[in-house]
Order: sequence, then C-alpha cells, then structure tokens
Amino acid sequence: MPVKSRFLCLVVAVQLLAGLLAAPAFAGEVHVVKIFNNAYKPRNLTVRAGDSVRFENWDPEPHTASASDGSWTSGPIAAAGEVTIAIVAGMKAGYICLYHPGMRGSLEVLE
Ligand SMILES: [Cu+2]
Repeated sequence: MPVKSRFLCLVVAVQLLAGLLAAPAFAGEVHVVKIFNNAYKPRNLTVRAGDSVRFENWDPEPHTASASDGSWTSGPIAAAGEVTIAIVAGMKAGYICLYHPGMRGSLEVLE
C-alpha cells in the first residue's frame, strides 16, 4: 500500500474513533412528553431502560414529573422549560405533578 493511502487510512481510523468517543453514553430512544393544560401528553408511554424522556412544559406555570412513590423526579420544570430524565430498569411507572397531584401519567419500562 502506498504511503499516502496508509496515511489516509490512519486519518479515517482516527476520525471513526473520535466519533465513537463523542457518542453519548447511552444511545437509547428519546421520547417526548408534552405538558399542556395541566396534562401529560401522551399520558401513558412505553419505554425501555436506556431510553430517555424529555418533559416539555408548554404551560405558563411550573410542573414536575415525579414518581408516585417518590423514588424519582424531574424536579421543577419551569414554564416553557424542559427536563430530560434517563430511564432505568425497575423505575416506578406511575408519576404525578407535585404541584398538581391530579396530573397523572405513567412510563411502562420494558427491560
Ligand atoms: Cu403541575
């Protein structure tokens, strides 16, 4: 192989490696739950461990997405803000808004 070709192969290999290193720690699916009119849409979502869920707050007031048993929470999601949570195996499925307990949703986690 000519020297120039060997050099090009090395450059490509380094670029591939750099791309791998730059990849996120998990490559699961990103799901979106919109919060609008004091409701989660979709209300029920099926996800997998390794996925993430982005809660987008389209309301003019803050909300949370918090496990009904308190085991996980998004923390406050500001008006027009968003918070992404990572899905892990065994997460409590049912969640509520701590400010509006009538708001309910669920994340069914497939393993
Ligand atoms: Cu709320």
